[in-house]
Amino acid sequence: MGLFNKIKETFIGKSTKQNEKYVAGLDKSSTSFSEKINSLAARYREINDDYFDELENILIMSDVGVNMVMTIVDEIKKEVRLENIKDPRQINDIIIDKMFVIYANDSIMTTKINYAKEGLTVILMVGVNGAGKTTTIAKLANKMKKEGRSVMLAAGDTFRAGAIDQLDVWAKRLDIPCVKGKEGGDPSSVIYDGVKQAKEAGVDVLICDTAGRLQNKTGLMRELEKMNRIIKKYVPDGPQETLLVIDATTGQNGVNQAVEFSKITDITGIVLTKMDGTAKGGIVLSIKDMLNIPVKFIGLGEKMDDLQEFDLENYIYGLCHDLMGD
Ligand SMILES: Nc1nc2c(ncn2[C@@H]2O[C@H](COP(=O)(O)OP(=O)(O)OP(=O)(O)O)[C@@H](O)[C@H]2O)c(=O)[nH]1
Ligand SMILES: [Mg+2]
Repeated sequence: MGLFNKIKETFIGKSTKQNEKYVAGLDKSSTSFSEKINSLAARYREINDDYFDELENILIMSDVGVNMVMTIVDEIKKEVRLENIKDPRQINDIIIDKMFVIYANDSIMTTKINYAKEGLTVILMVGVNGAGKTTTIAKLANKMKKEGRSVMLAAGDTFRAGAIDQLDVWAKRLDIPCVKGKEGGDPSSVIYDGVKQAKEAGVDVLICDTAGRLQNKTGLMRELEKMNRIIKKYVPDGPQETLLVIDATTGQNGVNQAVEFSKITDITGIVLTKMDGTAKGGIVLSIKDMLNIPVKFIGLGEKMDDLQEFDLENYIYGLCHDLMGD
């Protein structure tokens, strides 16, 4: 049984809260993708080279990423030849299967946070300005708190005016401690205070905000190196996670920024925000292709519980349910 049928069986008529979040959050992407695929099928009586050219364009327009599109379309062509399929209305399932089998292929991607076996877990949040780092920290802290973990925040973005207050407001709302320094001060010394206080207080998780100045790459690299050194001194296995936050609405540009970030520091996972704001949901596949780093969370809206653990099957269903004939 192909992935397409498995997902159909799992989801159709069986809605869950997570499932509903994905369907609602991916509405723009799903409508755009399904309409294009359906209109393509309606315009071609037979599958031919032009059909495949158009299919390639649709996938590229959905931010799947050029290399990945070539691989996917080659695989679809093979299968179509093998099964001798002529009618474009009969290949929706093959399109979906190939897109995601290639995604899931050759690596098991864990979406779980790598918590320390004992003691403090330190999480660094990195990413360019406006990607959604600070709001994601709040959403993550809220989620961890609900799971019964104690959380502390460290306001390591001392660069942008108002950044410290923004994090502090979230901390107060969530009723968790937030370690702060002065605006314009040394971010690493805030991280130092954060780690020290988190250890003393015996909290489970410290989440550190950072400034996202990629324009000044050497500066950012040094700053992140310094933060890593300080964390390791007190938490030898830390930081357990360095999560790179990417704004999905920035498309291939966002993917390129991610590639740059992965060159300057070790990224353990991606948080893809604002998926609800893009019609190009294929960006998840592009990230996999360009970076091979797991997408651990996706932002499906602005509310606290709109940050969801990334789940491939829910994602496929959210993106492609209109093509599944329900
Ligand atoms: N619709 C939607 N909006 C989001 C999502 N995640 C974040 N945002 C919004 O994106 C905007 C920027 O978020 P911030 O968290 O301030 O981004 P940042 O990366 O901390 O930005 P800087 O501190 O300037 O570097 C805010 O208005 C958030 O509400 C999401 O998943 N969906
Ligand atoms: Mg911020």
